[in-house]
Amino acid sequence: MTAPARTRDSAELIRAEEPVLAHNYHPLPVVVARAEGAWVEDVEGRRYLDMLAGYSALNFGHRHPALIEAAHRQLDRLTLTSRAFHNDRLAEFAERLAALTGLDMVLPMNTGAEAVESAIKVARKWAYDVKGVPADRATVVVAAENFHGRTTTIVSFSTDETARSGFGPFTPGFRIVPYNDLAALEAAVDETTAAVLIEPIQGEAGVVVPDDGYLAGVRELTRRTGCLFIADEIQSGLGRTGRTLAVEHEGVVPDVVLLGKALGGGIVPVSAVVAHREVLSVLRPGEHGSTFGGNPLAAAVGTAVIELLETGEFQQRAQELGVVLRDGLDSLVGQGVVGFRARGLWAGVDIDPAIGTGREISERLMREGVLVKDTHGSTIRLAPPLTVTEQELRSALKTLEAVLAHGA
Ligand code: IF1
Repeated sequence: MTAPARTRDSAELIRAEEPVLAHNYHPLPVVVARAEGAWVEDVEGRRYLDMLAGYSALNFGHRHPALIEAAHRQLDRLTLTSRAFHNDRLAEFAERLAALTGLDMVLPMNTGAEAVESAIKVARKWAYDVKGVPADRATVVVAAENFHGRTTTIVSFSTDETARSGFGPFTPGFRIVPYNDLAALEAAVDETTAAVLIEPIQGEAGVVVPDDGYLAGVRELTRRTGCLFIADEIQSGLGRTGRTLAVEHEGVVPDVVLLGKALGGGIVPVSAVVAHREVLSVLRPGEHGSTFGGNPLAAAVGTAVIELLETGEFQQRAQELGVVLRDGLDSLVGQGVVGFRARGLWAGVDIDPAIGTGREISERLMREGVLVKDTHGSTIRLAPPLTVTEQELRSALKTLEAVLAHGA
């Protein structure tokens, strides 16, 4: 008779990780064991409102019934073929994703960083094959304070020393300009430029929303100079800001849109490069690939996610509840909040450093049953699932108010 599996408590599990798990994160001291909707539950059964939502990978909440059902159905049929063969899920995923974004071709990948890396490769090849840039001379212009992932090439153009130092030598061919500065962008683009790669709203930088007109300006500049506008919507997309894509706030259609995180419904990694046919047609068989990219399980879950977004219901909710979020934060300015940036159900909140660091505030909120993540310094990010109820959102804002007032 084998002994029953020892159920270790949170403290034991945290201790057990220490010698055996790489320390590339400093998680809050909470051990999640189950979750549903906007709520997670720790090993001891304590419940928390999840105001991080997996950095926007859980836009539809934990274990959305329609997504879990799609996953279960596909698990019982087929999970992986590799793309050495076709599978019966991928055509519909690509058709509906192209239609959702207003573009016409899809390169299915897995993680956000893979989508970013793939887009850089495709943009460079487009520059050589279509634009006529001399071999190995293509440049890509990016914004300071960017976050596009953790691969060696991506951190090559990061301005965050913590993300970059110690990982050289770095990939050449990138130019860095200040975000939200069209003049600086104009000066950096020349005949070698394959693309401009930016986040429509900078997430890790603290939910930095550019001036109205910036995205339209990037669109006009890239069209006029004959280079590609690549919008990294991996965190800002799929309903988070009150639109399917954040670029829609300015009516802009980029040449390339990068998606990830919530595209996998919080169940499996699903990412994609979506672009005009002229761009993605530069790829020929054998020139790019991925073992899991476009696998039938990912395509089935991704299609169920797209189906949720096709109704516009989640975009509408983010828009409407975004007003509750913004008004709630407005009322806290001067009460411990020194400033904030918000769009839809996404906010970067700057806390008065005298009250505490972002980490300290996050730990106090955790003790009061609300989970958030600090970004830099005393800024915390709020990004609840788009399924959050108004009552849950107001309750989280009340808890923030109490923590700021009493340092609970
Ligand atoms: C971590 C935050 C960090 C992203 C954008 C690409 C990727 C991301 C706009 C890469 C990923 C994640 C990575 C995760 C924490 C989180 C994050 F911005 F969301 F808060 F780090 F900055 N483009 N962001 O936001 O996608 O390869 O991770 O699937 O690395 O700590 P990925």
